Amino acid sequence: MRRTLVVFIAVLFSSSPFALERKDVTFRIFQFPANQIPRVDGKVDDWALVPDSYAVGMDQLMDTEQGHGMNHDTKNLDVKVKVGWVKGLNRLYFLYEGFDNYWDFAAQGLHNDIFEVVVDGDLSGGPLIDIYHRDVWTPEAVGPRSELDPRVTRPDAHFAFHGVHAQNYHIFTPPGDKDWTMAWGCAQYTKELPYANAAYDYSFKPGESGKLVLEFWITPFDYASCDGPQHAVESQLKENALIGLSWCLIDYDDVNARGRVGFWNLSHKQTFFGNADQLVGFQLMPLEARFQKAFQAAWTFQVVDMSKRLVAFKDQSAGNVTAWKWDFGDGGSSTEQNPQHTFPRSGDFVVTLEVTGPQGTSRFQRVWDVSLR
Ligand SMILES: [Ca+2]
Ligand SMILES: [Ca+2]
Ligand SMILES: [Ca+2]
Repeated sequence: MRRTLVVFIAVLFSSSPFALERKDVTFRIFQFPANQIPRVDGKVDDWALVPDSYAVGMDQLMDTEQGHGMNHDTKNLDVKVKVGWVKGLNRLYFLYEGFDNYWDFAAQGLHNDIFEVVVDGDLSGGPLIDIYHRDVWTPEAVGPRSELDPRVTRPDAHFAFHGVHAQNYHIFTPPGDKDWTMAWGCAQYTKELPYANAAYDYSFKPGESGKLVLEFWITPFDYASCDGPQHAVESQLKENALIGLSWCLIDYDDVNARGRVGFWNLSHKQTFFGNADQLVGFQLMPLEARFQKAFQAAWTFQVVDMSKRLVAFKDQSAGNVTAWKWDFGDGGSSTEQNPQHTFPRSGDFVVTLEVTGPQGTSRFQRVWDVSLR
């Protein structure tokens, strides 16, 4: 029994976190400093600080549908994408800069040039659209439904499952008269503020060639409930963590033609749109060194036991620190890096950490943040 359990757990851990395509490559998500968050206005100036090494271009995309494979024709379609994030915000920022020989956005429905993005913020993996639910009942796949057959119906799968643990956005490039994206599933709030925002910049008309800028951010959800955002759980974006993310460029080049001419896919697996196992790994990068403060005191705290007024302090200073001096504001002090302190009475305390190192001295004070009752 115990052995079975161990094997089961081993299988669980060996399969789920590593279910990504293109294991040989990890793409990078640039961390913006908090004072340089991009403004979603379709202008690219606020992305100039993102090095080109973060950009994902056509050379990474494979046509998995129309037979072009890795044979790119940048005179037909040429798109570069950068992805960014800001520590403390559960948002993924995107800058799409594209050239198309024919921007196709006059038709109704899904006949439209599309930037299709799928995100799985917690690497839950697995199918994410109703028809790929492993127990979904469809007459084509399963045959007539009997009372003995407990399979879920497609509507059941839709409301329980479609886009819930990973999200798919068909973003129109450009949208013309449409909403900016089709958020596939029932959680329509995922494409509205405060969970998403988008802006475009272009001057071509339908059927013309030219350049398009699309700037947007989305919020990935571990659980994008159909019942509304009050039941939803955002993915917590953490520095250095890997997330599942991928996209494709769906290129239509003739409003009167039925088919599309390209399906340029970062995953290299055609069905990435419905299966989070087929996304690729993107890492939430730390701030680049040029944005980090060289030497700066910083700390956080946690009340361990309010009734005992016991508080744990955590040093988060940047730079080479050789000495710590805490003043707890109650007459007490410590020279430990991460002290715990029992306050003698209730009250609101002014706590200061002074750090010293080869680069000098730095202080950081919190006023009444440590509030004990
Ligand atoms: Ca901008
Ligand atoms: Ca094209
Ligand atoms: Ca096109």
